[in-house]
Amino acid sequence: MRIYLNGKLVDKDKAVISVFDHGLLYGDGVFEGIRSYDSLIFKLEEHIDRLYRSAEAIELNIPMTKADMTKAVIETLKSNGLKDAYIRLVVTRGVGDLGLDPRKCKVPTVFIITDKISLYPKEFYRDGLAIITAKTKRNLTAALNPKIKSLNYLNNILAKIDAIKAGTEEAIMLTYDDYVAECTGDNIFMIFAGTLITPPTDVGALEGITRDAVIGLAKDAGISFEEKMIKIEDLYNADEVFLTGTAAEIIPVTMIDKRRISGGRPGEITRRLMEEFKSITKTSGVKYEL
Ligand code: PXG
Repeated sequence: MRIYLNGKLVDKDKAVISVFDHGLLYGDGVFEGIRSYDSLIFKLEEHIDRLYRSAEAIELNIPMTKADMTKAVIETLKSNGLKDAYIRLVVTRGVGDLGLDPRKCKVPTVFIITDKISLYPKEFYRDGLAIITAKTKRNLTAALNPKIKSLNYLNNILAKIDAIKAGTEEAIMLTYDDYVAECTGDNIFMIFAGTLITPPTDVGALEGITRDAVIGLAKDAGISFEEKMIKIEDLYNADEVFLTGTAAEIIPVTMIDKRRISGGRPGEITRRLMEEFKSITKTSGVKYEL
């Protein structure tokens, strides 16, 4: 496996970074998770734009242009011969000293890993997922805004541990005042009386690329859509609930906190959106030749 590291493609064993890198010492950095489907990189431009927005939000200057970053992603995919891939882009503050002063880090570290994608079990899509409400609350937007896809993912990891302890794969994260924000690695949607509803990202959620794509699909299909603050009880009473994310795509949720949602079966609108989503992953994206 070849890894892009600071301008070079190097062998996996040679892809090492310093223990003084602030990405490691402080989680000071940003990342992206992208997918390619049969040599088409899904929403590449949107992911690159979000990476640069995240970097800007932490005042990290990425030392290459978006065009060069795009080229680097494609080169890495090609050198690994991957048609269907998971792409992880990481930019850290770089090597500094043991203090947290980012001014000591002169050169950001950039690396790109492309690997085979490990898919969720088919049953999740067929039967739906059981999830819980995390005990861990969402970070305050004024403290560390969850819109920033930073390397500091401990808030999400603590909620993921809540999920694992409850025997589930995902957990809903609530804001300090108990509004639904999102899950640990996925955005959340519900259908109520035919309307598709998701919380505004301003409550403390990532501006998911899959989220945006699904909103677009719903609009095209004439499904009414609303961004609205919701509480956990609204999800319990929803007709359908699903999660969206690059790895998950669209996953139906059929149980929340041991309560059955949509009769314990994936709902009709969810299934329709899942099909529409599959079709756009096959027909849109940035093409590359191996
Ligand atoms: N919320 C959070 C907190 C995320 O980390 C999403 C929502 C969905 O965003 P996108 O843009 O992917 O629709 C994410 C993204 C993984 C993995 O390996 C997780 C994500 C993306 C790719 C891989 O668990 N989360």
